[in-house]
Amino acid sequence: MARKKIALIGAGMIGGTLAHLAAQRELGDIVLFDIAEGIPQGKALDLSQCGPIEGFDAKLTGTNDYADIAGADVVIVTAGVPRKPGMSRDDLLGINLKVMKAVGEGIKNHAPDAFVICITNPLDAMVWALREFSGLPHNKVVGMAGVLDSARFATFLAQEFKVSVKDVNAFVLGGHGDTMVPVTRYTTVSGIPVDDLVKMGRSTKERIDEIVKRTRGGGGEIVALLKTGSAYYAPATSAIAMAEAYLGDQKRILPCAVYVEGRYGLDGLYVGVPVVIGANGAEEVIEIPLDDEAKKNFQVSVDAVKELLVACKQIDGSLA
Ligand code: A3D
Repeated sequence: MARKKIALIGAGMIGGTLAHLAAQRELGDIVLFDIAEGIPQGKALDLSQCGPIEGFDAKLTGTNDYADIAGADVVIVTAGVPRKPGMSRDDLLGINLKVMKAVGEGIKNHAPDAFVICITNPLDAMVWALREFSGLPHNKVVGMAGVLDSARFATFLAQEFKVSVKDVNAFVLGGHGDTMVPVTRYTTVSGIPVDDLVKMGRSTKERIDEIVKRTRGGGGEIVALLKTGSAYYAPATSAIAMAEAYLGDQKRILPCAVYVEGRYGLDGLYVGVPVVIGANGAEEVIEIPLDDEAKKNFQVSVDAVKELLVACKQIDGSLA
């Protein structure tokens, strides 16, 4: 069987980490693309020299030419700019929308059969725009956010309950922003809902509310510490889990930014919901019953995403 091909558009902090993880896991041969000359080539060369030590044979190449992504099975997009302290994800919209146009066209022309995972912020708007510009089917273009947000929620909960992260199954819905909706009802520790753990006296509602707040601001907390950019290890790890679910037809249910039409009362919008990821990409959106509070919070999140789409359409008339 021919080796798979993984194209990474953007060879910055997340792009380089993705390349390393993909090589270590032998997901396939890896092409790093960037507009910055030398960066993708330098990172590919550096990373390929990990091969003899780590024992991987994945071939890594760097390029500034979209033709080199031809035939990619998976494309992961991180091209654009990240946040600096004091910036919201939405402040990136104008710059990154232009980047999505160029990237969407590159994918359309050279890798139209790929499964595309977008990471560029503001995520829910950028994945929508990337899909529009690329013209790929909706099921083949998804955004990475929920896996990361859930991992952040799970990390803090494991610390709170003093248990292994392996036993925490955290659930986050909605857009990737401060309006995201961590749902405690569906968040469990070894099958026990967090709400029940609170009733059992293992934590308090106030502590859980603080953790929810910290999860919502989880990206900003790291931006404030790093000062020069945003998180990259956990975002890259999250996208690799999604790529593996697709390549291995794993049918994992992962929270991703997907196109939702006719579920959750939505009529065609990219937002974070649980979805089955398998060989057909985003195969099925799972609609779960939400209580009134979660419903209200989800609506706030959806409205925030809709506002960004209006802004995108104002900036680029071809999206209207
Ligand atoms: P960074 O290290 O700056 O890398 C971005 C790369 O994109 C740079 O190497 C640029 O040269 C390159 N680039 C810029 N324009 C283009 C273009 N037109 N075509 C190809 N490459 C281009 O950033 P990063 O890797 O830290 O972050 C990348 C993106 O991910 C940013 O938009 C972040 O905000 C976003 N991000 C999202 C999450 C989510 O959970 C969704 C988390 C963390 C970061």
